Amino acid sequence: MSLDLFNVENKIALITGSTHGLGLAMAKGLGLAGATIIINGNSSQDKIDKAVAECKAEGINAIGYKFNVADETEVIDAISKIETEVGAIDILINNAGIIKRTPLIDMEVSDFKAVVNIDLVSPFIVSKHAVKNMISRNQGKIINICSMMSELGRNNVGAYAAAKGGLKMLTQNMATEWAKHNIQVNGIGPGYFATSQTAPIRVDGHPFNDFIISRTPAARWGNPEDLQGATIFLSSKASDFVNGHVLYVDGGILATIGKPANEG
Ligand code: GCO
Repeated sequence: MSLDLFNVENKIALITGSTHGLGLAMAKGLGLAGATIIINGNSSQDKIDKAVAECKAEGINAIGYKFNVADETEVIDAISKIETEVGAIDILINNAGIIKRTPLIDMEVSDFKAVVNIDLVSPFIVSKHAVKNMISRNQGKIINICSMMSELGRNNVGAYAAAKGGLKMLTQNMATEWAKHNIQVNGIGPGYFATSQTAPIRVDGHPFNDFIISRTPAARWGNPEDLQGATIFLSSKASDFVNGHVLYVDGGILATIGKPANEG
């Protein structure tokens, strides 16, 4: 007899913004565990094709769909295509996101809105349309990718923090409205991970690089694969009574106030 709690075999998972970085790592985690994964991006078909080929090379059943998560018409069209061509979406991971690092006082309103539009409005748009089929089948998993900035402020990332704080509350509200349909909506809050998004602040000698290592009890940047366990947990039966929670995968950042520079 074996415990089947974490089984995601033959589930269909749409991961937005999954051509690279954390999205691709979470997609691969589900794919290697037996789910069919839908890779999404909007900037280039080529990047999608490359990510799909990379997954297939690892034995994963992957299909690519190019659409803009911020455009409701494109989202509706893509979801209906996915449902007819692949099947009903069991797991939705709202991962697509952008960041602009500018002090609030210098930030253009249009840039602030662009960040909120992708990081907060899009998860609403994609969920609104993916959840309909989940409600009709009385089952589903939605994971919103939150951030340390869902809880903490930081210089220069005001728009991103506003969006990610909002995404945490959107997660709680989706859970509130949809839990009765046996749909679990939760968040994952990654700490500081080595991805292309953090590349500019991770370079050797950049003061932020040392700051993050000393601010993180685990004393390292996260590797994208560090998110796979949380992803599988929140996508599987193991989390069927977990609703509106944000699981922070952060090497302990939120557990601590930090330490003075002279302490090891
Ligand atoms: C920043 C970062 C963020 C973080 C992440 C923390 O500038 O603060 O680049 O993107 O990496 O969101 O959870």
